[in-house]
Amino acid sequence: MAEKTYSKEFLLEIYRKMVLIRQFEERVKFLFLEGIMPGTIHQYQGQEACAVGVCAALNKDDVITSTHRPNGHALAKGLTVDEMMAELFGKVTGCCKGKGGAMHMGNLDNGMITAVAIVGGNLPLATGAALAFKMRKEKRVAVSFMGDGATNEGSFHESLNMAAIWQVPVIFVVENNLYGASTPVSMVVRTKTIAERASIYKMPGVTVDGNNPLAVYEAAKEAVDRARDGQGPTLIELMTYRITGHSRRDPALYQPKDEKAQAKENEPIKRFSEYLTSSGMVEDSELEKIDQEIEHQIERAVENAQAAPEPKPEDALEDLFVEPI
Ligand SMILES: Cc1ncc(C[n+]2csc(CCOP(=O)(O)OP(=O)(O)O)c2C)c(N)n1
Ligand SMILES: [Mg+2]
Repeated sequence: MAEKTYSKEFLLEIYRKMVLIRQFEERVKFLFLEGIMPGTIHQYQGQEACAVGVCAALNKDDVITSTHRPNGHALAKGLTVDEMMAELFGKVTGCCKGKGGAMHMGNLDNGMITAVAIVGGNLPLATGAALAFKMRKEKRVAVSFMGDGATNEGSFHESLNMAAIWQVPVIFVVENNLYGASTPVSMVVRTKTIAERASIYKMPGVTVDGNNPLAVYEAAKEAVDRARDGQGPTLIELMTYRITGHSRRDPALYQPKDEKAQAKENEPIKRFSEYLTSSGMVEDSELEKIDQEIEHQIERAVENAQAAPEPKPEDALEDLFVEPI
């Protein structure tokens, strides 16, 4: 899996973050299906290597923007399990004080602009943040995460064009999970890859194995280094797979059985743990210990979130404006 040498600490942190996302999402799924958690859900199981690999290449003061499927990005960027679980329960201890909910996860203190549920709506925000960084001569970068479906929106093309003209430090990360809701990407994209679309805007476009966190990290690092160095935007297409339904109770019957079976074999956490243990770098027991610590951390967060108070109606009139990022 890896050609370069990474420290054990780095590799275990990648593993820990991917498992944190998986366990968080699995717990949320059951809380939701049991009718304990309000709202709606769009889950990230299967795509963990994308968020974790990209965010491993970022600094705390770099910013990310996300979509209707934001939990993986938020955890990878450093938001806490506690503030996120509380947000999903609509409680004042949540990262948006319970006023954002499932599709507006974010916290500027950790460099995450609140997520936008309008498909393609977050690209202009990332491009604008990157323009601000450039104008203020700050060595920060902005990342816009999106799905394959978002690349057919007008805002995708406008944002890439402007980012290219202005040469701003933004990275467009497309998580190609082969579907936009139930629509296969092959039905709505004529080119062989989505990365090809970058060439028309004269920016680099690469397609990478999005289920290999180290390959994702390498591609992101290269793009981040270029952006920080004033060399402008990059488009990174990450090939991955959503191993859960699109939202809520979607059984994803449109995903063919053999495709699902193959995706199960190729899922990032299974692959990465096999890589870590088979290379002799890590013992099974070390990974199990991490898994258990995360389980406890999530259970505590659920208890804390349930015990926390709800916002008051008059709180709706607060937090309408923020200081510039
Ligand atoms: C502009 C707009 N159109 C439609 C929707 C409804 N919708 C929410 S998610 C989604 C599919 C998005 O697919 P993709 O961009 O590939 O992201 P994925 O769900 O696969 O992560 C759609 C159509 C929306 N939120 N915004
Ligand atoms: Mg998709």
